Amino acid sequence: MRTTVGIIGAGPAGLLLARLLHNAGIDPVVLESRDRAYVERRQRAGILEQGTVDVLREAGAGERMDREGLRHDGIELRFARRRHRVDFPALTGGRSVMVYAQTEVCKDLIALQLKEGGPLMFETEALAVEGAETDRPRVRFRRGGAEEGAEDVLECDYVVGCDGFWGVARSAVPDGRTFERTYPFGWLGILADVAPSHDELVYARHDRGFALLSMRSPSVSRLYLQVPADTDADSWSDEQIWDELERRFETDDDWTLRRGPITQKSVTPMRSYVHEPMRHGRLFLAGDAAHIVPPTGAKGLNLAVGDVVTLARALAHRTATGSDDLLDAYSATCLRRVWQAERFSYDMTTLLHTAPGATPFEDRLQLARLDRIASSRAAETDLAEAYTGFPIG
Ligand code: RFL
Ligand code: PHB
Repeated sequence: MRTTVGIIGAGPAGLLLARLLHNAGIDPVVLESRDRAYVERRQRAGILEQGTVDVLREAGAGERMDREGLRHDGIELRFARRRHRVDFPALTGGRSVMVYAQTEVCKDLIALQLKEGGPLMFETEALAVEGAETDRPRVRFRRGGAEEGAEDVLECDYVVGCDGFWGVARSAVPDGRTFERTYPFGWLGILADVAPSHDELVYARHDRGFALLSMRSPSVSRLYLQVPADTDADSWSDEQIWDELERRFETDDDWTLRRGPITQKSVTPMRSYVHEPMRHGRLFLAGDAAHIVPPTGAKGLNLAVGDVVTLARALAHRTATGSDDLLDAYSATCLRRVWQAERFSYDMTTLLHTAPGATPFEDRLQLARLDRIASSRAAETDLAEAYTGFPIG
C-alpha cells in the first residue's frame, strides 16, 4: 500500500487531521487499532475552546455541534462554601466555550471521513514506524476483522502519530526528551441520567478533595470526584458517590444536587507529560501521542486540535510550494502552546485538589489563590483567557 500521508490513530487528532488534509486536496490513509463502536463510545473530553469550535465549523464538521452543543459563557468556582462565577465574554472580549462531547466530535468526523475522505481502517493496528529519516517512511501494521492477523506495510511520504499516549509512534523518535509529572490522585468519573444541577460547569475545592460538575446534554450529567490514584471504581457504591459529591459541592445558599441513575463509572489517572521534539524526519507526533495534561484545565482535546491545524497547514504549504519551512517549524510552534496549556492545567490542578500530606499552611495558600481570583479582575482575566484558549500557530 502507498499513500501521501499515513495517519496512525482515529481519535480526535487523527480524524480532524484527515478532514483538514482532505479539504486541502490530500487524502491520507488512517489506521485505527480499535473498532468503530469503541472509538465512538469512549467517554472523555467535554469542553471545546472557542478556537476548536471555529476550526470544526470551517472544516465543515460543525453542523450537529451548532445544533446540539451547549454554548457556555462561564464557569463557577466553589470553595469555602462560597460560589464565584467567572464570566468569560466579559473578561475576554466575547469568547466562550462549547459543551459538546468528544464522542460526538469523533462520530461526526468518522461519518464525514467514510462519506468523503480516504481509507479509514478500523481494527488495524500499527506495529512500528520505520525509516522516518528517509523520504519513504513506512508503517508496519496488522489487520483485524476478516483478514485477521495479516501483516502489511503502508509506504508514505509522511507519517503522523496520532495514536495517543499508549501508541507506538513516539518510540520511533530517538533522542527525544521527556518531561513528566504524576499526581497522587485521579478522578472517579460518572455519567448519570439526570438533568445537570447547574447550567454551567462547577469546579469545587473542598477539604475532602476536588469535585467537578459537568454535563453531556440537558438530561445527562457528567460528574467527577478526586480519589486516590489506585482507586477501583467499583469500590464506590452509587449512593456513596452521590453523598460525597453532595458534601464537596455544599454551599451556604439553597443550591441542591440532583441525583439520578448512574450509567457509567471509571477512574482516570492524572499526568503531565511532554515529549520534545514532536518530529523526527518525516514522522510527526500530534495530540496525546506527544503530550498529556491533567483534565482539570479541559485542554487535552483542544491541544490535539491545535497540533493538527498547524500540521495540516504545513503539509498543504509543502504541497503547494515545495517548501519545508512550516514543517521545520512544526514542533517549536506547537510546543509553545503546549507548554502554556501544561502550565495552566498544572495551576488549575494544584489550585483545586487536596494533596495528601498538604500542610495547613498550604491549604490556606490555596484558599488565598482562589480568593484572589474571586476578587481581582486581573487574576480572573488570566484564568478566563487560558480556559477559553490560547491562539493556534
Ligand atoms: P486519543 O483520543 O487517545 O486517540 C488515539 C487513537 O489511536 C488509537 N491507537 C492506535 N491505532 C492504530 N495502531 C496503534 N498502535 C494505536 N495505538 C493507539 C487509539 O485506539 C485511539 O483511537 O488521542 P488524540 O486523538 O490525541 O486525542 C486526545 C484526547 O482524546 C485527549 O487529550 C482528551 O480526551 C483529554 N481530555 C479532555 N480534553 C479536553 O480538551 N477537554 C476536556 O474536557 C477533557 N476531559 C480528557 C477529559 C481526558 C479524560 N481521560 C479519560 C483521559 C476527561 C477525561 C476523563
Ligand atoms: C467533561 O465534561 O468531561 C470535563 C469538563 C471539564 C473538565 C474536564 C472534563 O475540566
